[in-house]
Amino acid sequence: MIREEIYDVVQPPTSGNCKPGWEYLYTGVSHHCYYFSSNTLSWNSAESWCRSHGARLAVIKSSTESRMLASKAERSHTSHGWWVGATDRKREGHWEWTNGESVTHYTDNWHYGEPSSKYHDEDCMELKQQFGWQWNDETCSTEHLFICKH
Ligand SMILES: [Ca+2]
Ligand SMILES: [Ca+2]
Repeated sequence: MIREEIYDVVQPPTSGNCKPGWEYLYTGVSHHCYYFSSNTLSWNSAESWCRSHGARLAVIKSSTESRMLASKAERSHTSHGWWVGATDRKREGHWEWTNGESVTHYTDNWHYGEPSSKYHDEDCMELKQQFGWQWNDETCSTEHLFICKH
């Protein structure tokens, strides 16, 4: 018996089921809906906003996804940072995604010299324009744009 349905599983859907205002992205291994905000919030408020819409601040799962988000950020023509879903608030220097996974070298996209934890109060991760959209640890109360994902 030929089981063609197996091949269907790996075919990306053409648009997913993203709500209006949310963007469908396929990373090659997984597909998700993303929300690129047009307003700025603190990291906490951004995470709350995402949660209230059934999502979380974006957990970045691969270097491909990292590049896709950087490319989206670049096309937004803004110099604002974009919050994504990692923090080291629980334990300084121990970076975790909001789903509890550690930030590992497989997805590591920190800019050179980051995380710097300047003044020991930089506990939230942003994509930073001045760093070519690589990652920076930033003070969580700063208001930035943000990327939700579900
Ligand atoms: Ca820190
Ligand atoms: Ca920093």
